[in-house]
Amino acid sequence: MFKKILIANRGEIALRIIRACKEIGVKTVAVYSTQDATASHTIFADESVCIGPPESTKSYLNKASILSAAEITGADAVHPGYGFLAENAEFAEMCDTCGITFIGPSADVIRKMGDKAVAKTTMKKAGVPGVPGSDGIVESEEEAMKVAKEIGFPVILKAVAGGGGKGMRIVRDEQSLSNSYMMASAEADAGFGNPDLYVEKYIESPRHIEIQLLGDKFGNVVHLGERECSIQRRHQKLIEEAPSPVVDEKLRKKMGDVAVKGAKFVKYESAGTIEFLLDSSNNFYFMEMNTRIQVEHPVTEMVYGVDLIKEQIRIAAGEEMKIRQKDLYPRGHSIECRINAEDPVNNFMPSPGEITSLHFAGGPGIRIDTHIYNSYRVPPFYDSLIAKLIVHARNRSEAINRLKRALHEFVIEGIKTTTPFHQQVIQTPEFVEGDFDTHFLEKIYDKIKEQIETEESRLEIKR
Ligand code: MV4
Repeated sequence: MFKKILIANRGEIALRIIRACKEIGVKTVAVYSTQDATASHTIFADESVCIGPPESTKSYLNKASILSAAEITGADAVHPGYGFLAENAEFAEMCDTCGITFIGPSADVIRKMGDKAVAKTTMKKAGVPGVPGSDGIVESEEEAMKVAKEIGFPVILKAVAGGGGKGMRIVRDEQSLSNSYMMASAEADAGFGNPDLYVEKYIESPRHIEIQLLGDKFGNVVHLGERECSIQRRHQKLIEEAPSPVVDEKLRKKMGDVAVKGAKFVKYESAGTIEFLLDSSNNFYFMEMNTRIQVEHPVTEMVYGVDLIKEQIRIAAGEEMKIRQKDLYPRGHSIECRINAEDPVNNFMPSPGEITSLHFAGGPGIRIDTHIYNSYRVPPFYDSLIAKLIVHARNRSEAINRLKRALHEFVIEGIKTTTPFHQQVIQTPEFVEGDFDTHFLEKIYDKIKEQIETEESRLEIKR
């Protein structure tokens, strides 16, 4: 096992990793920007090293500073968390060169899965179904048109270097393809320095379902079922749950087995996720593979009783996985709400500032993963996620009741948060019925906004 792990991240995930390390007897090193000198991860790690000024590009993305901190403190491994350098193949390679273990899959796999067209082609070879479309990238607008006519409109143009929605265009007819092609390509070039596109049939109202995987250095790969991630807005997930209300045991096994086959094909080692689109006839299609631990990993931990971070660390240390597929089955239901420092009635505008009053939810079945504390100042420089409220209960309906109760107890004052938004969303008939797709939030946004405003003025009068 490692003696000391450097956590190349901040916020709740840095704290989550520190907690896992403490419980397995591994020393921890935090790195922090000057902005984060009094942040939770800086305080709770055994040692902390300042790596630069507030801007991420100069601190949490500064590969040389982070590796110097690892060298100086004698860390034998680096955990990247999510975001920042978590899916940076070059950083994984630099760690290898320095003789420091990167806690994640190999640089080769990160690179392969980072190119969305290569990832799709690779998965197709492994027997993981993708959406019908071009075979890899299209070289020209003419080629895109040829593919579109073959598969039929609507189609979607996607950047190979993309992911998370950037450089994507839906094309509904022949006439608009030319313009969309140029827009998507230009956006991809500006955003990722790579204009290459590929074409797929557009799936109208899909659900986003992802399969959690664990693979070790001995070729063992298991899946830990699915997460339902369709409650998202502009590619930012807001609510995730496990299991999905529409996935039964049979479909779970089918998707899980396919995902395991894909992971084995690329010799995947570490925690990882395969994202699928699920259409209304329960056909599923490969979208992307995420080669990192994800924000929403706790819902899987709650229903499978597995500590994914500890497993990830043990795997990276070269231990053989003890978990067997036959022992993995979901127990109860878990839902996570992302509490962001954002104003939900003002287009989710970031709302940094000081937390002037704080009260956490508690009681049975509640987990809160957060780095915030009373009088903590949420900085404007980073992601706006400040807490994850995760509930676990015997079934979905009890989980929703518990979530409603916990959201009411969880008080954060001084800044705007997404809490009131969650209160409203989880009470909609569609959410309660489990009847939603990836377009659900945009459809109900205006109504939810009104309801939040009404509720706020009602509370104002009561005071
Ligand atoms: C799609 C799609 C429909 N058809 N591909 C969005 C980000 C990237 N992960 C893939 N995305 C989509 N790809 C085809 N062929 C719809 C989306 C999509 C989406 C996917 C998952 C979660 C939310 C989404 C919101 C809008 C569009």
